[in-house]
Amino acid sequence: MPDAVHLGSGKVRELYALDAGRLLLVASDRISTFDVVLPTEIPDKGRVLTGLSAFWFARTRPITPNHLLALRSDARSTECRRLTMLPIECVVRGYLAGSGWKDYQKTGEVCGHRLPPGLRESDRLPAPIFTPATKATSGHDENITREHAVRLVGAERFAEAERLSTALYRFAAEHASARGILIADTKFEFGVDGDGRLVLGDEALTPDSSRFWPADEYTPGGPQPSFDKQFVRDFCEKTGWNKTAPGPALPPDVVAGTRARYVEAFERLTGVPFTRYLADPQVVLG
Ligand code: Q0N
Repeated sequence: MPDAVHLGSGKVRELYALDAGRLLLVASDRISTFDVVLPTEIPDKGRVLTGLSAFWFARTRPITPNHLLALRSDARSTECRRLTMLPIECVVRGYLAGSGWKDYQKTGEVCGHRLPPGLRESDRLPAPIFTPATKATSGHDENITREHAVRLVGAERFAEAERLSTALYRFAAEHASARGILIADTKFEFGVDGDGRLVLGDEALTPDSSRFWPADEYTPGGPQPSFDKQFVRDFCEKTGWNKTAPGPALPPDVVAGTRARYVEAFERLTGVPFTRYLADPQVVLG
């Protein structure tokens, strides 16, 4: 790719500039758990995430414009519009998990949303809530108050980001639950285009940007198994790893089981056989 300038690396993705207005997002097969990238890759994971994200971008255009310009034939690279990204992560929660559950236990609130008393871990919320976060310098996301988010992006952008994020979440959560997957929460990133319009960027509604739970095992009152990463987490717990880098290498059965879960999520949500996507990535845009 002589014409692409490498701009940066995420934990599992690479970002290149194609020209002044276009970026190339490349999803690798790297996997992270407990915030550490493991030394073993999951074959096709990047293709699953790219295809899923493109599927959602195509189907949510009536809700919001997005940065997707083209899906490349390698099935893991997307050409995107270059935006000026908002300095907040737009998190929507439909269920009480992770930092949302922690904050609720301490204060009865999550990011200024007062919730009913007596909720248990993983309970479904009465309605989805918008709980913005910032990328802290540590690399960890940090929940922020609505007031803090308004200071960062302005009241008008905040209101628009909240409205679009919750509409996207509602659309996707309903689609997914009908196909046996609960989207407990998800993170969106928005940017502003040259005309000042808010545009959905990054990846969207993938297992890396969301908590996917198998609906048939949903049992509130404790933590839920991850749809995609549970084999990896179980293996990592079993090794006694202290959750600091470097992580353990994964054995072949854990790799195969995890790959199968990613492919299963893709096929359930898109209705497209994964082999068909590999042969012609454009099928998810239909
Ligand atoms: C951008 N990030 C954070 C790739 C993703 N459309 C865009 N325009 C301008 N900037 C960005 C996008 C997008 N998407 C988003 N950084 C730049 C997420 N990165 C992390 C590294 O991998």
